[in-house]
Amino acid sequence: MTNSKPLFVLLALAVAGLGFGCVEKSRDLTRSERERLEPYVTEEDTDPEHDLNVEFEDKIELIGYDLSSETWRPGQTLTITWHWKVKRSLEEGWRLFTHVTDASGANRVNADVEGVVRELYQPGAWKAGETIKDEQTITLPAEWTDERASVYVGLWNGPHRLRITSGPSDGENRARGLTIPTPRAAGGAEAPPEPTVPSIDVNRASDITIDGKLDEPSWRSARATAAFVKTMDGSPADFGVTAKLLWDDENLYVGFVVDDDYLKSEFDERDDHLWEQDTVEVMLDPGGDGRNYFELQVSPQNVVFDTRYDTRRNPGPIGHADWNAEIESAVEVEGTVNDDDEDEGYTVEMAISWSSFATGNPPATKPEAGQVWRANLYVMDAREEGSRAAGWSPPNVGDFHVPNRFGNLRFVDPTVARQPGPNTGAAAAPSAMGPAQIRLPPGVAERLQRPTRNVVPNEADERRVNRPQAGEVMPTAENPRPGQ
Ligand SMILES: [Ca+2]
Ligand SMILES: [Ca+2]
Ligand SMILES: [Ca+2]
Repeated sequence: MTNSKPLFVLLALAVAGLGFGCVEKSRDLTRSERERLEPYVTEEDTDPEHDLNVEFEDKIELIGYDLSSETWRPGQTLTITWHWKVKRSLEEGWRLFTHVTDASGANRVNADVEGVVRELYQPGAWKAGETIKDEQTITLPAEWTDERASVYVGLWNGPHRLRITSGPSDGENRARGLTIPTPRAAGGAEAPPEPTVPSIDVNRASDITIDGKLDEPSWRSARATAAFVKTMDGSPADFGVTAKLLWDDENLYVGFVVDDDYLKSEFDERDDHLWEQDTVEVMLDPGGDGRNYFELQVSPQNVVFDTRYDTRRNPGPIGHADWNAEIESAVEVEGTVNDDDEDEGYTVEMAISWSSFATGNPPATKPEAGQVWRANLYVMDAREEGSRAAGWSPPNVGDFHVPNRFGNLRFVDPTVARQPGPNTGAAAAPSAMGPAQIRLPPGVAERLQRPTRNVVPNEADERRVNRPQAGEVMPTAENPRPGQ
């Protein structure tokens, strides 16, 4: 675990319950899980936007919370980040709960297990001195009719709740977290539907060294993408992957941490067919219109495959593979590639120069703060028998080349005036935005959210992509139409 931080060695031990006389069976976190959890656990003081100061005995304090929006429309998501301070560690078994109640006090939503902290690092494993940022994204039921919602949080263990000794509570050891207006859209119009592809804010990078370790402060504080899923149906992937993205004026940075107990990649030349064995994969569509999109793969042996397509899978079979990105990449392997011993996985760190994309039609230049590129991320995993895949945004067919299923990369820069947040309903008023603010024209913004219309697969494509497959099967020169 050469890229683990000491804190996370401790976390893994704590989660394993060593020395705690645990009653629950728990497990070590995998490499990708530690990477995903990292931004949410610190030993630094915290300063939430809203203070609460709820004391749970003399052990845990709920300092306060941040909100993604000051209103919460029915059918929409709200991201609440609870800031917890650990004064004394608890015994194993303590867990967090979150209840959303209506005006009558009735529980309408149980969000106990929503969020990375709830999934990977429950209070029974917390250590004294830590600050936990417990980020939850909760959907208000579309049929909600009350004018406001209240959110309660606390800790429970079997029949017990941890006792609240000061701060706002309901008298039943539930902290009164917040009450928020829940207006329906103005004029009675339906709230816009939630986007069906994932989005992520890409933060600015500073001082990244491409060495296969995601240990720079920029990486450590970067939020990971949502957990990877099976590409055919969006259900949880069979293996762990954490991906993070950053940007600066020169490069797009992409990091992957992949759990893989069987590392195999026998390729050693640029543009070899990496996808036939273990590899990570990035697809980028700068214009978001399915035209001139780019594909880059990096293998555990740090071999690069890169190509470019004018439109979906055109030209076949593998695009303009003579296009080479200006990419610097490094891989750190936990294990040994191409032997039979059990491995742990690999970490890929890449810097892709913006100048790489100044080709094709339309060419692309470095994005401005607030702009959105469409992208998807995949991992191909060779097994001793067969292979499997995981992706960020599931294409839902046996083909990774589905640009209208790519997720949204939103490039943010805190030094530029505040930018409207996605999906929050709380876009900054125009007057609040500085002169440097770049806003997408409404037509462009809308186009980014809807299926691409000018990419029409031909009949053969339609047959191929709609046939379920276990993973990606890309055309090759020898077999340009796999399965036909
Ligand atoms: Ca690095
Ligand atoms: Ca190439
Ligand atoms: Ca593998």
